[in-house]
Amino acid sequence: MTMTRLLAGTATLALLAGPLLAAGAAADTWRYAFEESMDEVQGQYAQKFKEHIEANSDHEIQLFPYGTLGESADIMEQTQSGILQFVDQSPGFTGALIPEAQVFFVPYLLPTDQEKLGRFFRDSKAINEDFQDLYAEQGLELLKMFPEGEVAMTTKSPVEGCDDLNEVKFRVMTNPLLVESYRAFGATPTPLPWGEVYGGLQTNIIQGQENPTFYLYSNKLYEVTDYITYAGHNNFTTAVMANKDFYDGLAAEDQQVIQDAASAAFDFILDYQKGLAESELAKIKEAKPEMTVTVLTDEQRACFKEAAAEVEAMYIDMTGERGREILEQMKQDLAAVE
Ligand code: 6CS
Repeated sequence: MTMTRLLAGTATLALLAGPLLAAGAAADTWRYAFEESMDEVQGQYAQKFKEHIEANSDHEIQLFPYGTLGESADIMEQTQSGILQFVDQSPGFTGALIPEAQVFFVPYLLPTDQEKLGRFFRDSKAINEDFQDLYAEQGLELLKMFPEGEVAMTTKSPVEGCDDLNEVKFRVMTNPLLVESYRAFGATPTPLPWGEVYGGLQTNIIQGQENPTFYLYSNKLYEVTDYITYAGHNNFTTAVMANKDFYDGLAAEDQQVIQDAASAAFDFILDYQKGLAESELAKIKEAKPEMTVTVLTDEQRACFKEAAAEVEAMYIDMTGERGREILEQMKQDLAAVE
């Protein structure tokens, strides 16, 4: 058992022993866990959500940043069982629970233009209606999905095309389609929870990983890798949800406050991220001037794009008709924001 899990177990027991165990409408302190720190994007969203709820109702929100209650899988379990009322879990970790949410890992499906992406997340029927039912089947009320920026690969050796990923043990989130994606790119995918990534790179158990630029800086990934490569293949998406029994048991005005808080935080977080990737990349270069940053050319991206078709076919194999419908709806929604 890792130290994080041990601490998570202890923290969860403390919660269970407390008087606030019931997740029903009577609870006036609502617990909200997320996968990042207070200063990172999910933490900023959560603080805005809390601010709105507390300013517009009698309820309080208690925030649990990454590590305080365990890994992503732990906080999802705690939310499904009603120990937590709210959770931010990225589809990168929701693959086994909601296979259709793996659609976010079909390479080159989403645009890298953040403004376009924001409009897509705001208006998409797939995001705002179809996914609601899929999450509801797992006892979750989906409140919002939002983007956290284009992901970049960080590695110990240069990546100028798929051939350079050959033999690279590349950490991915624990998501079957993401595993297949990196296999199709030519790497050896290694699914790991977040807590094992820095140490894994340091000890050379893995030699690469991907994440949005702000996260590369805040987690000092430049200390354990030497190359940052942008292939434009994906954006990091995350999802905020509530325990559905808790949500359904609330008075209509409380549900409205929650929906309004989720929307206010959504507007805030899109705005907050303007220029963030650029400012955080500049900080990385300042912290480590010898870090090599490469934006792949169209030619260098060709093999990643070829692999995308294969990954899309695997997504359909894994998810069947429902997955196909979500994918088609997403393509229509994306065309509408072009
Ligand atoms: O790669 C990960 O596991 C993490 N990446 C981000 C941007 N947020 C949370 C997640 O755990």
